[in-house]
Amino acid sequence: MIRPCYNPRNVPEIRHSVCALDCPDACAVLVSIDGDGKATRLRGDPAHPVTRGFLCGKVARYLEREYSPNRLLYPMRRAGAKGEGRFVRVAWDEALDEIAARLKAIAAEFGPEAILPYSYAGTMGLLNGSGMDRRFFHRLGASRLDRTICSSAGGAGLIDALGFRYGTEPEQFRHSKLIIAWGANVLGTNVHLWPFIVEARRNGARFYTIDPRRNRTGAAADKHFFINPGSDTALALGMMHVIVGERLYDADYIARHTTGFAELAQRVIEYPSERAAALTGIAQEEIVALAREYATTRPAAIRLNYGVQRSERGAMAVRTIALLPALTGSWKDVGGGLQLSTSQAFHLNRAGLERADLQWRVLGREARILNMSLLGQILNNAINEVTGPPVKALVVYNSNPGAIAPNQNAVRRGLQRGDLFTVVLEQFQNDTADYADFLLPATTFLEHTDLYLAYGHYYLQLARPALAPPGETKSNVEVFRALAARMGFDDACFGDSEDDMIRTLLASDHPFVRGITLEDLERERFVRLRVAPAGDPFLPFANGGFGTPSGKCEFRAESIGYTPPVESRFGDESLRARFPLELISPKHDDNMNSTFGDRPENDTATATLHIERSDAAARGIGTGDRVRVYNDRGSCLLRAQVDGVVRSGVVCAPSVRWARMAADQRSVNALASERLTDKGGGPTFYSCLVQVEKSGD
Ligand SMILES: Nc1nc2c(c(=O)[nH]1)N[C@H]1C(S)=C(S)[C@@H](COP(=O)(O)OP(=O)(O)OC[C@H]3O[C@@H](n4cnc5c(=O)[nH]c(N)nc54)[C@H](O)[C@@H]3O)O[C@H]1N2
Ligand SMILES: Nc1nc2c(c(=O)[nH]1)N[C@H]1C(S)=C(S)[C@@H](COP(=O)(O)OP(=O)(O)OC[C@H]3O[C@@H](n4cnc5c(=O)[nH]c(N)nc54)[C@H](O)[C@@H]3O)O[C@H]1N2
Ligand code: SF4
Ligand SMILES: [Mo]
Repeated sequence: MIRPCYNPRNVPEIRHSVCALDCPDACAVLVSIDGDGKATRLRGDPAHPVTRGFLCGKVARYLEREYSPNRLLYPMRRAGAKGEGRFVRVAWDEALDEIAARLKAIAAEFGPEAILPYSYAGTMGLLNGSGMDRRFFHRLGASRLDRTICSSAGGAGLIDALGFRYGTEPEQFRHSKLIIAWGANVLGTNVHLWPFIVEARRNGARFYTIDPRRNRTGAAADKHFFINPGSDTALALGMMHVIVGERLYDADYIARHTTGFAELAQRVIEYPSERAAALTGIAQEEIVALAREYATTRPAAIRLNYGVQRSERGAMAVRTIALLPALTGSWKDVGGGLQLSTSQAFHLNRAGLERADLQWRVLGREARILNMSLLGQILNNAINEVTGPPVKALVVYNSNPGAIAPNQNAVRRGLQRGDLFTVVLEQFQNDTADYADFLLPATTFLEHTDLYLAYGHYYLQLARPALAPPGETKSNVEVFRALAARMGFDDACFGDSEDDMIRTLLASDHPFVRGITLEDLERERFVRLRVAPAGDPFLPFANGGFGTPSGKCEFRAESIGYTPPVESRFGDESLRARFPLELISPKHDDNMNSTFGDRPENDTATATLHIERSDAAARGIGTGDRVRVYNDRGSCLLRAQVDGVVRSGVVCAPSVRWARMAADQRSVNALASERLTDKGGGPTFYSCLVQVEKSGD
């Protein structure tokens, strides 16, 4: 696959790749290669309209990971107790033969649904993320995994409001006059939107942030609104109260492209700014001013990110916020509207890639589906009794549930089970790998072919291997193809090459994708979806065109309203009495969930608890003190940092730490609950009541 590098003048050869990390920006990457085929530098492709020549700090350093001495290079079999992390090297044939034999035996004894794949977006590549693996598990008749861990609540809320999971193009933010980053840490998690915000501000735009913590983005804003965690619906309704009451809405847009305005106008009467202020912690006059400014500034854009939907009623929060641009008609403006995601515009032939039809052959029906956010309950058989056989085999890839899943103590107890057969495909020996029966070495995105959509822009991208796979590493596609052969699956789709799979994906009749070929991608590397004529902005809902049954933005006010999370300052009283602080654990700017958890500076940052001065003083805590954070589900040890990042009543621990690096082998996810969101079955990482005390040890 790798082209030889004839390079008489010693000019580094440049190869193209695409950053595969779970990030909205999906950057086009240029890899400098020296004469020996070794990569010397990664940088952003200046030709890509969103990457614009730079990478984030964490991936600019990705070659440290690529060439790390800790990279997993050979298949291994467990040698010590589960969780101990001791392994011995074995040959691929031996590992694959035994894994296939064990899966066959488990399927024969308990039924194939006793086997559970567990994966998320360690790579966003479609072939390695939801390609050959899906075919394999469908053909096996394994349990399906409901992949809820990140965005399913927000996705459900967005569908309720817009009918589609897409919105404003990032490039159009440069035309805005008011940009609101709502639960969106742009500088940390979506840095390629920043240059467009800078350009807009240079042209006079104001930039506001709404977040329970003042992060780097909030510090760079014209105004930061500290909001109580999980209270965004109350803020959006309070803003609507002002917009409707003062007739600042766009009556023409509402008449043409929405339904249910009269009922909404009635409903928002219940949310005067005094009430919204009491619920959100934002001053009444600030809410009124924000609503007026939002409704009267044109164009005004909202960058909503996933922070708001990791709370108990996160779907409602996203839905309510996403209704705002329809009220003000902001969808009509270049530089208006709202973006949470762009992913659904990539109307690829996923059915052909994933082949869900194969389950019917084995089971005569769809396999049961288990919610990944309930892994602790699943592995401890709290759920399986009612839904089918106990899970006896777990195959983990593109994810690190030992660190990232809620109720970590339950997850660990499950992974510890002697009768659970666990296979982990990984690049590094992380919290989950420690529990593997077989640990299989995986390639990185620089080493395999894949096709990439994005959830923060509208470019489809192809990446070919830029580097040779080190040691005996294999891509997920290769591993599942090889396992399929050993299981005796002879369907033609298991013989597909990577290019066959890409061609299948591109075989779509949707107008956004129709006509884009592998050859186009090969030549151009990134191709804008056919969302608008070349050079024209994409205005998804300027003329209506919502994905709802009526094609209009349906307010459906009867189902809108605000209820505080059970785990919040206005929630369950007996819980609050014992655990008075609201813990949020948002993403760390230099990490990618837990991916870079082995970097010592990330470990320090994710072992930190930001706490406000009076909350710290009341507990005799000072900066640098070790603190124990706890609730009924568990505890973890962190280092206090007394600062102005959060307000009184809120504590914040940037995530996600590798628990194996911690003295107590635990991270904040030992505290996170398995309570699910109002819709979408999502986790509620940011609705979490805790107590904090100074720890003697
Ligand atoms: N550097 C870095 N980048 C990443 C990631 C990473 O781990 N590190 N992870 C990637 C992934 S998987 C995702 S899903 C995206 C997520 O990207 P974001 O959604 O931007 O990230 P979060 O940190 O989850 O949340 C954003 C902000 O919401 C705030 N927040 C928490 N609770 C609330 C609330 O109730 N209301 C409001 N208004 N704000 C709230 C948090 O304090 C945080 O500052 O980022 C991706 N990019
Ligand atoms: N407390 C708290 N917990 C959270 C969150 C939070 O904000 N706070 N965020 C949640 C969110 S939004 C998400 S999306 C999840 C993310 O949780 P995960 O999806 O588990 O994300 P990562 O921790 O990045 O782990 C991805 C793993 O995939 C591996 N990987 C990468 N590429 C490949 C490949 O090609 N093949 C194989 N086999 N492996 C590969 C990487 O080495 C890495 O270990 O975490 C959730 N957990
Ligand atoms: S993590 Fe995001 S910002 Fe960083 S290089 Fe990858 S896609 Fe770009
Ligand atoms: Mo995520």
